[in-house]
Amino acid sequence: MYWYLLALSSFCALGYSSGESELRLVTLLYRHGDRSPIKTYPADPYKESDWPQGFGQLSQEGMQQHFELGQFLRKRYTGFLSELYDRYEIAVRSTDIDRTLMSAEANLAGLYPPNGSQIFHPGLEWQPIPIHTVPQSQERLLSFPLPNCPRYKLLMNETVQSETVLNVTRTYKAFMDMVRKNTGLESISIEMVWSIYDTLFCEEKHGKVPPSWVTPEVMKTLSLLKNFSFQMMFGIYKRVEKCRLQGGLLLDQIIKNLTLAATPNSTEKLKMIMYSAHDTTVVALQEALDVFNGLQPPYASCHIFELHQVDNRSFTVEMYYRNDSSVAKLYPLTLPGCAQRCPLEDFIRLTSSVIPKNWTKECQITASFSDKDVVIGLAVCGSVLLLLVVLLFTILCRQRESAIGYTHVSNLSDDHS
Ligand code: PT3
Repeated sequence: MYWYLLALSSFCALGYSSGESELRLVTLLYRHGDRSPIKTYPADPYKESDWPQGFGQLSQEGMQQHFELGQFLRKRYTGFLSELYDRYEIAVRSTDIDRTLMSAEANLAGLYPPNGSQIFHPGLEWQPIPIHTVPQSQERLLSFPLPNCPRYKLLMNETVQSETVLNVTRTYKAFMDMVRKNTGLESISIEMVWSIYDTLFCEEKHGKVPPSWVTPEVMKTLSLLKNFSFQMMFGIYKRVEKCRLQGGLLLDQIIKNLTLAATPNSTEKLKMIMYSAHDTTVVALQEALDVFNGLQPPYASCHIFELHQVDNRSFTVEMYYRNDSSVAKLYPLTLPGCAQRCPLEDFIRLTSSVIPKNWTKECQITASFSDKDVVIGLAVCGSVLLLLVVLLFTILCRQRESAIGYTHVSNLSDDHS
């Protein structure tokens, strides 16, 4: 009876409805855990030295959050992942930043506590698992928004000038002025609110008394604007084009991995791909999938892709979001236009518009002019043309006048004679 219940619970935990669906590949993208602030603002009473390891570092709470996520994954994928660590089964990649590398380490400690022959030091419930990374300057998969993309920069300038953003800027002008004065910043914009909120949020979370101007109401408004700035980055205006230049790159890699795992007679042993990154990475991916809920992903939140094989033949993709560790159930995500269990070929077709064909080329600014540019261009050309016509007319008139003058004189002389 016990075994029956255990089997049933892991069966249900994976969301199977029939015995014919078999899990083939799991892809995870998570945000790092709780950390110290990234930076400070001029009037901040707290300095970098007030944090045990300085700015941007994973806290013990952050370690715990990822250890817990690792344990959750072990439970969910019991029977799918081998009990013992198998280097062919899992691939881990992180951005080259302390907090994401350390989060992956804490996560893997929860996922792969050593067992039996894999215990290398009696009493130590940990074993090393490789985590791969590339230097930040070469990172093109997990760090968004990507720099060196002029077309994206232009799209962001247009986003700031869009009616939706201008409306928000106008509505919160007095509030932003108040924040600028109190923070001691010279200027302020919606895109900057993220870092002010972040610093105050980290300080408050770690028991630091906030300055008197930081009331719960102020934090609420800052949080609202911070969430809006996350939406601005990859959504709100020309979402598809922005996603092609950002999150579409990661989605492209994920789809390639899914396709490889679904290739007939594939000898691929890989069962889990784990990406350790940032809130902006999760947002970039979820905007590309058009499933973003508009809120900054919390610490250690995790987007899950599961590739299932149905009836030993076709493949489906299921997506889940774990954004609240206090809730046992995962939040199912549905790709717009598809079922929650989306056939792989439909998943690929429905996301094709956000997959760049040639990122470097698409990032270049082509001679595609905006309406404003065309109007200005036409006005300049028209004015030049008008000037030329006036000039030509004047020259012709002058020539005519001098010709008439000559005749007149000659006529005069004729008259006299
Ligand atoms: O907290 O997830 C987060 C942020 O993305 C953080 O990790 C980060 O790197 N932010 C970039 C700010 C310079």
